[in-house]
Amino acid sequence: MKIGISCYPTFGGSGIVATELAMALAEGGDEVHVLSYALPSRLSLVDPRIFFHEVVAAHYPLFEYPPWSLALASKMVDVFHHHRLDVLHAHYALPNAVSAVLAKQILAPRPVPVVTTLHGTDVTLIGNDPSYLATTRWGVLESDAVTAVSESLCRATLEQLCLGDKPVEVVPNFIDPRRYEAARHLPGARRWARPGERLLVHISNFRPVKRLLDVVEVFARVATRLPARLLLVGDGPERARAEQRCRERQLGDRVVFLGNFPAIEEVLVGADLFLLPSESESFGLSALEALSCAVPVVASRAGGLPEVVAEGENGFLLPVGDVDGMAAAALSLLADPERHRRFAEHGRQWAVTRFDEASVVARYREVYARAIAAAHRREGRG
Ligand code: GMT
Repeated sequence: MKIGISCYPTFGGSGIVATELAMALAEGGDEVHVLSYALPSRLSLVDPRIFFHEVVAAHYPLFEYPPWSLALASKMVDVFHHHRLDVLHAHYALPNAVSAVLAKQILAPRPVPVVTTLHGTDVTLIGNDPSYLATTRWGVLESDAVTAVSESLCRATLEQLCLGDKPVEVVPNFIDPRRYEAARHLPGARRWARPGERLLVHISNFRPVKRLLDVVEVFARVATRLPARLLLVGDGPERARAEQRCRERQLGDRVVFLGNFPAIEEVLVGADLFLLPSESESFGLSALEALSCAVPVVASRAGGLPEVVAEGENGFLLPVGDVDGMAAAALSLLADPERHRRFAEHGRQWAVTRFDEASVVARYREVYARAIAAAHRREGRG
């Protein structure tokens, strides 16, 4: 199959999932064309079946905001036509799905099957903002197949976008076990720890929805009881407030801000606990990545996190904002090495078996085949 994948290139989960999927499809024999405004952080171009197409939104003095979604649609038309693609897969509704549907209309009556994968904030936060709702909904309704990364997001999509009987299929995110296997024997997170210290890690884009200050508060409570260090991986708008809170709580160098870090297995392997106290989280890819590195998770019981973290078996889930509860859960696990070992092992097995790359990639191939059949039927060529 020849597949066009459009995604964000930054460190967010949707770009990572799209990139890992592109590489897995290419490894399995498909030809994959990735479209984005910059090279996605994890995309390796060494596979001759992977091609990258940079989307450039040309500037013009009249444009206060260059119309990136139109540049993307034009690039989709160009790549679909000249590389004779079979399907376009848009990751994140805004603007990827909308641009893909535009490309489909531009190329009509030639069938352009569009698959849209919803990742979370494209429905629950920005996609349902009144300034975007109508276009988000249109992009989703006009897609030939729509997937959501969790049951929770699937329900939220049907409710918030009022999709009627439009089918939305759940295809969960996945991990590539080899990535974590390869890091297993590295010093990993221990590089940042002093002897005897317990290591807590948080990874995100530091947006308000991640509740970074809760991460600091949970850690502050843990650090009064145990020698511990917190690694904060990522960057974003809440960083300055988190740094300020660390100073107020006199945490000094016990909190390390690492910035964006593409090979996150290198900071997860060897850590003792992963914290993800988000306000909402459609899936929580970073929690799954932690589990796959044998790191138990303490998180909020929000969105799709209960589908990713097995409560009481590889992590604990507490109400959003319950920093005392999260600190107590963290301390109980850190104080019990035998239970911690069981949680870590369970997490690793759980991630590898329930979210394994091969079966998820096979699910996407089935979705593509159905979308192709539907688009060709619609254009009377099936
Ligand atoms: O908000 C983010 O973390 C970024 C966003 C994205 O699109 O990159 O993440 C969403 O998609 C990820 C991949 O499917 C999910 O693992 C995250 O849970 C989801 N974020 C939210 O729902 C807040």
